[in-house]
Amino acid sequence: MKIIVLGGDGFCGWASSLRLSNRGHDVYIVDNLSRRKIDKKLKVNSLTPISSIHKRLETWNSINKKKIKYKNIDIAKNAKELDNLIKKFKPDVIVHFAEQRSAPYSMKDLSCRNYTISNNLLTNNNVLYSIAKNNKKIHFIHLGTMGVYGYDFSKYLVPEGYYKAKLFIKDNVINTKILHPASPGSIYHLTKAQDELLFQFYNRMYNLKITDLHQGVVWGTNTKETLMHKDLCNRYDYDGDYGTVLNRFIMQAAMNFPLTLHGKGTQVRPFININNTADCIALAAENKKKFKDVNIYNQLTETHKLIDLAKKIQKISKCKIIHYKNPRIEKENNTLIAKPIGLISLGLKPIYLSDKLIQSEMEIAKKFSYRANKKRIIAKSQWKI
Ligand code: NAD
Ligand code: USQ
Repeated sequence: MKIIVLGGDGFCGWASSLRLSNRGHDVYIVDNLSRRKIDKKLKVNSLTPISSIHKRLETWNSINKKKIKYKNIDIAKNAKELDNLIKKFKPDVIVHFAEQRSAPYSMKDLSCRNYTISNNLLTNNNVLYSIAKNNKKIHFIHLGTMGVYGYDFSKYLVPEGYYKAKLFIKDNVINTKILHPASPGSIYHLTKAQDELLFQFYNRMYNLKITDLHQGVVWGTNTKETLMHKDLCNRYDYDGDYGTVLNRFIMQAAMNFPLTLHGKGTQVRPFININNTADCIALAAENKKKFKDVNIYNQLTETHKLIDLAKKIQKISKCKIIHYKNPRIEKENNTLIAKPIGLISLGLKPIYLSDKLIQSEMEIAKKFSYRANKKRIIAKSQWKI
């Protein structure tokens, strides 16, 4: 298949592009390298040394039979160039990773809030418009987030897709189908909730085929493809803005830096390993025929309470744990029961967190700990205005 990967230079996009290419697909990466530019602005770097996109592709294209192509386009600002590419390349599938994905970054100040809103919503609108105009059969796969509904479902399993609902209006009952009410916890998560309305709209108006993968927190670094050569190494975000909790804890333990738990640490969150992210993208792309209308799948493999994760890592590394005053406005006691029902039915084989996997990630973090900027570890972005 011909697949365009938007945001293919990023953490999930790079691993997934190589997986798709390795599986014999024609991959075309589009990325404006904004993530690398934000790192410069924040005076941080991936913990792992990552090569330039050109070096990455030169290396991959010298190893693999299928060559990956690349174009630098700002999808939010340059709809015309994106449209030309879609017209010329004629993809069967477009996978969309190209959004500003950090919740703390999206809450930093008004300009970060506005950038996140405009970048994330416009990238989607520009791609959907071009699909509706050029070829309505293209399968659009979007990376959404488990966080759109908030994380508290009592004893109920987090739904996938739409609910059948009855609306009671005075004496009348209207039977309808609705998205689960959104309850996003950051401007970033809010954009993902708004994306869902765009999908509903473009499907209703133009009959587009859209799959929204509500992904949990991704952890890990490399996949079998990124391990093939040092120039293919994936990024490892550890800083207070872009580092996600499990990778941050692992890196902190490896550096003997006390784990930075926000509040009591009784928050429960969904998790998935980066190898499973790449698996899920391949499953969604290769099962194109099974999808119609708007599909919503939960892309996680397990849930954990943060304090339990911290203690698990403490047991392995003997590190200290510090409870920080939570910089976010978030519920600290929630219950979350979620399963990747749809993705399992497509063939996903979950990779679960184990001491062995934590230890091997810790080895990576130790190896590159000399690259860490310790001043950038503690999360500074405040939700309070
Ligand atoms: P990332 O920041 O590493 O990658 C995103 C890539 O998109 C970057 O390379 C960036 O340069 C590019 N990009 C952003 N805006 C662009 C634009 N306007 N034009 C062209 N390129 C642009 O993020 P990631 O961790 O790989 O996440 C990818 C997607 O998965 C995001 O949509 C995110 O919301 C979702 N997701 C990520 C996680 C996670 O834990 N990393 C969890 C759930 C969902
Ligand atoms: N947390 C800590 N200590 C830290 C960092 C975070 O206790 O050092 C806590 C946070 O307060 C929060 C939880 O860990 O309660 C998760 O934070 P995170 O930064 O790991 O994840 P989050 O901000 O939710 O965002 C990440 C990705 C985002 C994705 C989301 C999936 O950056 O792109 O959409 O995970 S989900 O959580 O399912 O919404």
